[in-house]
Amino acid sequence: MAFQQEIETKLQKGINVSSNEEIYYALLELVKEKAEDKVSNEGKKKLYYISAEFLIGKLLSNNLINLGMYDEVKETLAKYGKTLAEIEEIELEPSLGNGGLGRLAACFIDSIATLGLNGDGVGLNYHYGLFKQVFENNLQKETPNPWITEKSWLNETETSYQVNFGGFNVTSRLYDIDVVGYNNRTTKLHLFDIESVDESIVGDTIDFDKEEIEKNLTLFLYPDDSDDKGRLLRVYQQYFMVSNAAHLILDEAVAKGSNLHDLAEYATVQINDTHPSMVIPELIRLLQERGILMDEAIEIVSKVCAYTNHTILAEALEKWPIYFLDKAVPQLMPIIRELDNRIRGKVDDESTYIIKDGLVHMAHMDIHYGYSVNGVAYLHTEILKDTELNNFYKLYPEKFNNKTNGITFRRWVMACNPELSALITELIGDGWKKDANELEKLGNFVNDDAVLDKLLAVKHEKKKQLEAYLKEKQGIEIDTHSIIDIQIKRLHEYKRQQMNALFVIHKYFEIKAGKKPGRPITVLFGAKAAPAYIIAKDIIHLILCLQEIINNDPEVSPYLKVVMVENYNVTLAEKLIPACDISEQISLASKEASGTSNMKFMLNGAVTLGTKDGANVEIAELVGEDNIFTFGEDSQTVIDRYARGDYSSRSYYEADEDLKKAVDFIVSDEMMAVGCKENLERLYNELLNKDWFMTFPDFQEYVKAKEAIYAAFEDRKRWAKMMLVNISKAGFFSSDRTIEQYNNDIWKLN
Ligand code: 26Q
Repeated sequence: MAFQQEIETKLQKGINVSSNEEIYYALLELVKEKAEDKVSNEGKKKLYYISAEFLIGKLLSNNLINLGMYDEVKETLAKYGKTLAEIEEIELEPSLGNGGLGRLAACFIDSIATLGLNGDGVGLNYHYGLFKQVFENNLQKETPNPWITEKSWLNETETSYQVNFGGFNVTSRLYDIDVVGYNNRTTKLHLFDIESVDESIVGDTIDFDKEEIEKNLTLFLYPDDSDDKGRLLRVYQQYFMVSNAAHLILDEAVAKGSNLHDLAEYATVQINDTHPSMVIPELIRLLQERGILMDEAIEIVSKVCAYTNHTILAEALEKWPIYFLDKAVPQLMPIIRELDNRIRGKVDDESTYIIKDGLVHMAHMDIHYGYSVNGVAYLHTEILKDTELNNFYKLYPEKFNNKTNGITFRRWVMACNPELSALITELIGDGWKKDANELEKLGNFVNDDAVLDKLLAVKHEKKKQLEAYLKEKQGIEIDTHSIIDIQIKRLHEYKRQQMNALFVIHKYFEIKAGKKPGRPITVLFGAKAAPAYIIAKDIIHLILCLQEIINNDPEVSPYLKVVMVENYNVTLAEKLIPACDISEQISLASKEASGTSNMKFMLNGAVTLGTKDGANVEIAELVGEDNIFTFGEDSQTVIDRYARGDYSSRSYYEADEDLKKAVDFIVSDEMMAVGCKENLERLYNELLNKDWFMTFPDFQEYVKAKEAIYAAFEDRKRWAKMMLVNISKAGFFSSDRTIEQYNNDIWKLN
């Protein structure tokens, strides 16, 4: 049936007399039916990608593309003066993730479905997800972020389990989201919820009773963990997630004919960071319950579980106090002790033990009892092997492998940048949509002026769309003729948004002193800070204060604008990335495991300004030094300095006049007039006395690199060539490639 007829049957009236909301819900139903009709991936062995986060973003456009209906829907709507964009406005974005790790999981299930692999995602159905960010008095405030409407992408299933905690138990309910691949096959995102969840315990804020586990378990992602109650709730969530996953894994294997002794032929589990690590003892426990002895249960599970590390930051490597686990999941502690004892019996190196000083080291359990350990970019994996996990690498060199991250091109160019996609297809045909390496063919056009002009025209068009969007949604004005310089990512000191802010202050002084840039610059930020991360929130305060001062200064604002978008999320990323000229990837070398927005920006023709960190290193290798701007100390220098422990930020501050002026401005009268003394002084003192992420040593080089990239922008032809080279080399970063590597080297699905 033609689409128009199908949708009007659902609507029971014409599109012309239907509201956007009616059309959205009719489309939702139609797409869900079509997804259900598709062949789901099958095979003997199944992958379970367990993750506390799946940052899936809105699903309508993506599903329409993957079902091959996008153009027809768009054209049909256009006949009635409607756009898909306005229909999509009705859809709420599920915020089931924080950032990179969650978005990666979402890209991966898209690629798993597209490649026809037998693999599902398993996670939690957080009703409010991550908080919604609002700005008040130049400060971040957190409010609940509901996304589940009466009709949604969730399908309630029959699957339900009892999950026992110390002293009480809960009943789970599984909800599925069909993930449609770009080849008309589907896979599932399994999201577990509790039957007894109670949304009414949440008011206008993200505060709630953290002890009412039976009501709150699936309300929020990573609730504030500044106190023990919040941290304990996180343990309950993690166990709930993996206990359900483990039941599902065993039930599905048995249904397919497994006798459980051969479980590894039926199931493989990817542990996405340490959040799902308790799946190891839980699977052992359930195998024992089903009659398998401890020795064999451990052996089986060690052939099933594989671990991905996403960070080397010490604070993110989870270590849970034994008394937490004794309280929340007492049934697991004897198993974890047994796992630890076995290591103590055969390994001398105490640093690798699972239980130390009353803490359970989750990553240690994963590495000893998993069959694969992978990092997420070449440099990151090398650092794991040489430094962070060196003691484990010496024990198990064969377990370590690298899987450089990737992104799905369906969402990150076809859906968010149809104009660029059409240009690419016009030039090289549409084979690139299935085989991203075909983008290399664009290299034939680097000297074709007409093509370069078209590329610049697409970028300008995307800037105009962004301008309209930001004006309408956030009342923000941007200049489409300015250089758009963007840093969007979680707020963390290691990502060094503060360095970018210091540059902004430096530029502000230059303009005030009469040194005006030839072309206006827009420095745009988007970032949420964890509610309990005080300094991160102070950095947001700094940026918001700068925005107020600079944008209201008639001497400066024609040349420099600071924009901090509110509630940065996937939907905003889809608008910002295609419009970007300069991609800021300025983490302290060694600290950003990979980064994935760097890949999205490159694919959309932005040029990277970055440190030699994470996947930036691989981007630089692919595009060549002429097509990227790198600066700053390398990872080894940074690692060595940490080891020496002799860093003093004050010495850099005293030696560098520009830096000193910029830092002092944080506590100037102008800033105090728009900001809060307490926050600004705290940030100033932190930078001057600690600067734990070493912003100051890289500051001068950063300023130079910024000036160089702004100057390069003026040679429009050279710039357009850089854009084209970046796009042509982005193929490597398709998550289809990443997933093929996971499958060939780790999962080996048949
Ligand atoms: C751990 C313990 C207690 C509380 C919270 C956490 C926690 C929560 C979230 C630890 C880590 C995360 C998220 C990490 C993350 O997003 N890492 C990013 O992963 C991306 C995908 O591999 C990489 O590209 C990024 O470089 C990395 O920062």
